Amino acid sequence: MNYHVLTLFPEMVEQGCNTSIIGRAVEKGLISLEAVNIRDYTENKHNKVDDYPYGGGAGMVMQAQPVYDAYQSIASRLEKKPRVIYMTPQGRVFSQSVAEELAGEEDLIFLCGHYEGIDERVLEEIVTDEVSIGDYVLTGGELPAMVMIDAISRLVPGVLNNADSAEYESFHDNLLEHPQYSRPEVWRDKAVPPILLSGHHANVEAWRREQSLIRTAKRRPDLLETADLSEKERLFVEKNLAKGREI
Ligand code: 6GU
Repeated sequence: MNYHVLTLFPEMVEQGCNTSIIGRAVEKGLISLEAVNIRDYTENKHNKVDDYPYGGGAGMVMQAQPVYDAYQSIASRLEKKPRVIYMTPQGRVFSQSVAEELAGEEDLIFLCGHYEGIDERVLEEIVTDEVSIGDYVLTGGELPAMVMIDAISRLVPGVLNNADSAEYESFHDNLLEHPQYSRPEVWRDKAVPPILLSGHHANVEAWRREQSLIRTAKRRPDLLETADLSEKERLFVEKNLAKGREI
């Protein structure tokens, strides 16, 4: 996976992605990350990237030319026309399934805007996808791009060393993850659930699955509508965990 980020703040993206698991994946050559500074593609002597909006109004608009030329500097090197993701609160909302879809691409270009937005004409010309990371307002697209890079990268084969860890956690089968415990066995008078110390693998797995169902019903009942449950599990949820009922 090769990420290319069009941004006015390349250091922010580079710094944000060079640590921990993502940094290690870059070192291992499993992913690559290139932050392209849109300002390097300006054609005026002050390296100005924005101007007043036609029609008036507050704020500034990023101009089409430097964005387009920065894009071309990447796209002209690639064999296939890559997907270009514009980070905007107006886009479709990012989710695990969007991450899964994008993880199959060879190259991804992220376009990060600032100010009041980007001239619509260059967006029409180059953008293939508009994505939001949720219903709140941010000052720029860099953090959303980093969020997406993190979520997509952990789906790239080899990035997570534990083969199960990508699969077995929150959103597996659209359920929330079960609680986890580590040593000591008792902490501040709170004991670890005894079943986890039983050594009985099947019972532990059954308990964990039940905990996932309980958690999801309590915290994110909306997920249960599309969760992948067995007939027995559906009945358990309906009988014990239906709206408002506590176990
Ligand atoms: Cl993807 N970009 C910006 N600029 N703000 C956002 C967002 C994205 N998602 C939520 N707010």
